[in-house]
Amino acid sequence: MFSKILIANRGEIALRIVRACREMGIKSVCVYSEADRGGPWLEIADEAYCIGPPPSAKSYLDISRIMAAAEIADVDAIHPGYGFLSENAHFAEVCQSSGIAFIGPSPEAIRLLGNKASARALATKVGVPLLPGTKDLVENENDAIGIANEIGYPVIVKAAAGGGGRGMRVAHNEIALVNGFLQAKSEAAIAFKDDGVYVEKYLERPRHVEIQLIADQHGSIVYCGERDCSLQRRHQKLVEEAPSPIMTPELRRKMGETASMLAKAAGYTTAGTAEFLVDKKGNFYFMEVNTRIQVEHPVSELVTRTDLIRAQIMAAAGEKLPFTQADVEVRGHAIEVRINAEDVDNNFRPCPGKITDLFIPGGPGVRWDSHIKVGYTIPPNYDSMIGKLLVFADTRERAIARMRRALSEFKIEGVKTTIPLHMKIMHDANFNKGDVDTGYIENVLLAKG
Ligand code: MV4
Repeated sequence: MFSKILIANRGEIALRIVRACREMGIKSVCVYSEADRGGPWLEIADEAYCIGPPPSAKSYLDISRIMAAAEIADVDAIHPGYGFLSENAHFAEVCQSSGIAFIGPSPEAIRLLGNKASARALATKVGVPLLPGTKDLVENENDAIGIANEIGYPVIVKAAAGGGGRGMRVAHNEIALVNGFLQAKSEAAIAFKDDGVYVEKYLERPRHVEIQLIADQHGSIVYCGERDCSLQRRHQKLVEEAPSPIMTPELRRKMGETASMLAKAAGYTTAGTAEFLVDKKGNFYFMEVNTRIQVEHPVSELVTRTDLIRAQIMAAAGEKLPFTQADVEVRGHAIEVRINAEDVDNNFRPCPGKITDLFIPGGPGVRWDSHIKVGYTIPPNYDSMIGKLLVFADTRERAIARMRRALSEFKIEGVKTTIPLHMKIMHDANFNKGDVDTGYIENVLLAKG
């Protein structure tokens, strides 16, 4: 097992990893930018090193500064968390060639699954269900039109190197397709330095259901149920829950086995997520693999009684997973809401600033994953998520009641937060019925005010 891990991240996920390390008897080392000096998680870590100025490009994204800290601290592994360098194959390679374990999949697996076109090709090869569309990249707008005529409108043009909704264009007719094709291509060229795009059938109002995977280096792959992340705004998830309100044991087994099969074919190890869209009839279609631990992983931890960060670290260290598929049973219901320092009424404008008062809910079935405290100043340089509030109960109905109760206790003063929006969602009739889709927040909840 590792004796010391460097955490190339910040905030709540850095703290989550520090906590796992401590329970495992592993020393933790944080790196931080000047904007994060005094961050509460840095005091809890065993060591902390300043690696640069506030801009991510000069700190949390600067591979050479991180590797310099890794060398000085003499760590044997690096945990990238989520975001920043977590899905960067080159960074995984640099770690490998420096003799430091990267706590994530191999560079090859990141490349194969990180590119949506190659992930799609692999999925096709192993029989994973996909929406109808192109097998290869689409060269020009005429080819795109030809494909759309075959599969029928609406279609969606997606950047192969994209993810999380970036570089996508929906088209309901030929004119929109030509425009969308050119826009997606030039947007991808700028954003990802890769203008490859492909076309597939557009599924309207789907649910977003993702399968949590964990795999060791001994051929063991386990799926830890699903998470329903349909409640999003502009591809930013707001609420995640497990199990999905539409799930059945048969569908879970089918989706879990499908995701495991794809991971196996990719030579995947450690933690990852296979993302699917699910239609009203319960048909599921593979979208993409996130080759990292995700923000919402605690939802799965609560319903499967696992520690995914611990399992991830064990897998990266070459140990066997601490549980098998037969051990993993989904029980109860968990909901997570992301608490962001944002002004919801002002187009979700980020609200950095000082937290002047704070009361954190607790009691039965409540978990708070966060790095904040009274007097802490949220810096303006990074994303606005300041914590994740989770509840766990026997049933979905009781979990919602528990979330309403926890939100009612919550007091965060000094900055605006998404707490009032979450309270509204927890009282929303459609959410309570489990009847929402990926467009619900934008088309219905925010539209009706
Ligand atoms: C789609 C889709 C409908 N049809 N693909 C957005 C993020 C990326 N992971 C996949 N995305 C979508 N792909 C087809 N063929 C709709 C979305 C989508 C979406 C997916 C999940 C959660 C929220 C979403 C919001 C808008 C669009």
